[in-house]
Amino acid sequence: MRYLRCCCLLFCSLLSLLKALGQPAVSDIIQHPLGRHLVSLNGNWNYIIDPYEMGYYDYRREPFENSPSGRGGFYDDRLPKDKTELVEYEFDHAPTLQVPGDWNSQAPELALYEGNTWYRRKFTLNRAGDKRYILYFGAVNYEAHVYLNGRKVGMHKGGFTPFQFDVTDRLKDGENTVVVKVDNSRRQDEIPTVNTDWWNYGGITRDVSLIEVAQRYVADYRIQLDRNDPATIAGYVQLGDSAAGVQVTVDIAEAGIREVLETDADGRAAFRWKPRKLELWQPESPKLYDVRILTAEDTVADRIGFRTIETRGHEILLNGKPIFLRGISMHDENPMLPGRLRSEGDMRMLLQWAKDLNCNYVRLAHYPHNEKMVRLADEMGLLVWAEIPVYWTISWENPHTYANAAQQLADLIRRDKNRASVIVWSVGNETPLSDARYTFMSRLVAEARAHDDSRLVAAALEVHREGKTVILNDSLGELIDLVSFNEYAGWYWGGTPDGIADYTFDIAFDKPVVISEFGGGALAGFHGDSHTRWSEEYQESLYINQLKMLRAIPTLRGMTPWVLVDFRSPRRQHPVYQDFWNRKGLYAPTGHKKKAFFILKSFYDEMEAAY
Ligand code: GCB
Repeated sequence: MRYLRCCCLLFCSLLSLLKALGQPAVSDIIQHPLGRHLVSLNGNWNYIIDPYEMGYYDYRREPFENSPSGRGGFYDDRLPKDKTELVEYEFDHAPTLQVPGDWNSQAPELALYEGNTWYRRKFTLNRAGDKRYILYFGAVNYEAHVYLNGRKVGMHKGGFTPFQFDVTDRLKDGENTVVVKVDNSRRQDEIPTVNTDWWNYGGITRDVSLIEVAQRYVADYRIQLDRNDPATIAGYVQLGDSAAGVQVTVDIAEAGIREVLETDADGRAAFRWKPRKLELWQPESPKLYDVRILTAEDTVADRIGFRTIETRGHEILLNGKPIFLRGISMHDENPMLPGRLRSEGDMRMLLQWAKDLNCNYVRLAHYPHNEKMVRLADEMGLLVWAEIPVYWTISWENPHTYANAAQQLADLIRRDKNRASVIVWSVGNETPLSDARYTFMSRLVAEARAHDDSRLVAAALEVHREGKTVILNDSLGELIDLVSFNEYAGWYWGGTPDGIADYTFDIAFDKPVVISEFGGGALAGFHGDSHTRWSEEYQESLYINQLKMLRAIPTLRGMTPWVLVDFRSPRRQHPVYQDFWNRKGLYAPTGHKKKAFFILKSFYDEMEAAY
């Protein structure tokens, strides 16, 4: 009880802090935006590269927004009123970028660009009488200032989570203009911080929509099995306002459920039902039920799967049965562009590559991937580890940095809480031990549990070595559900792969071990013996010997080796073997399977038979 109260207090103080910071509150994100009536604002947006931010600041570096008129910035989208007037920018003849999409993959001069860019799109709207309009962004990396018809509607920080603004009072009948100032500069106090091992793709990377809803609409819902009583479907429907006594119907026809509820004084209707029979979701048969939520004014249709996930001792139980997580880590990148995944086809391709490896599990590293990706995982039968970009050495002592991390975690959980595929919330990756880091990370663990107590909470930890013993004793391990760590025996340490098999592990926790990373680089098509760095044979030997070493861990219950496919990273400089690519993929960017792919696949075939 005390723990619960603490979590609530933490959550409330966080909300007020975020409001003070001007970020949208957690409750602002609509559930299932793609299932709504919407005007897509995807497509071509005009853009202006503005490294000096002259569209935002005057020559004394004062924001135009602070001037008495608030005018003067590029968000005015101004044209000279006659031939005498000086205006030093113009969107109409500016080039265009595809949205959704990062800018780096769309113009050579933007490939390595980190800074400020302006986007503009016009659209025509025939306003329907009594509707509300929500301007919804799937993700913008990293800081977005959004203007509608010349006026600011708000800003958002965080490159991988959705945000929205209610623009009902700002829209015109007829032509409207949205301008977005996007800045992907890396900064020490942000999440992630300056140092990562992936490409800092900037821009409006995910869908933009204008969502039309009824005045009284279904803003959010959670429909999942009850953790403590798995024969029961429990949850709530939340309206966009706090109207009491509104009738809400939840219909899951195939499960024989059609219940009429009534909202309470917060506009929320909670429920618990015991369906007579329910087919549970699992990777081998990813059953999804059609779910409809209806009010007099609004209808939302979703597809939801039901399953349980828990740990007992060192077992992971999916629907009460032990499971081995046959996983692989992956980035949100289409290696063929290369750039962020844009279409559902791109996403399906990568998840199919994981299935071809006989995976039942993917680690969507190191930040929230697209909501469509998670929905595809639901459909294709892949379990998911979802993560926020608390990565390496961030500013542990800065309260704003913490608030930002907690907001990203809350938004991720709010967005994906109905996805059966998601079984793990990860609060970070390879964070170095210190008291400040422990405080930060343990608070995030408590936040994750306070938002959602029905999934596992984890983090990818670090190990250290004494002689041939690999030690994991990070006390964060006490608070989380899985023992997950990254270890690079045979690549960053331990000599050549054939010498690593006799390393042993000393793990301080009796919990399921799910190795979050191991691996090594190979340039596809480059061959040598098993001691030749970058050769496919070296990587193959590394997988053979890693698996020998890891099999000896009696509590091993899964893994997500690093990584599905080579990915772009500015840290990877070798001109012959890397050329800005991290080569630890089991697939080359072309889709070619490297030799190590077959080693892992046959291990997974064996694990599938054993479980
Ligand atoms: C890690 C990181 C991952 C890197 C990988 C590597 O431990 O978690 O983001 O890309 O190592 O390749 O070094």
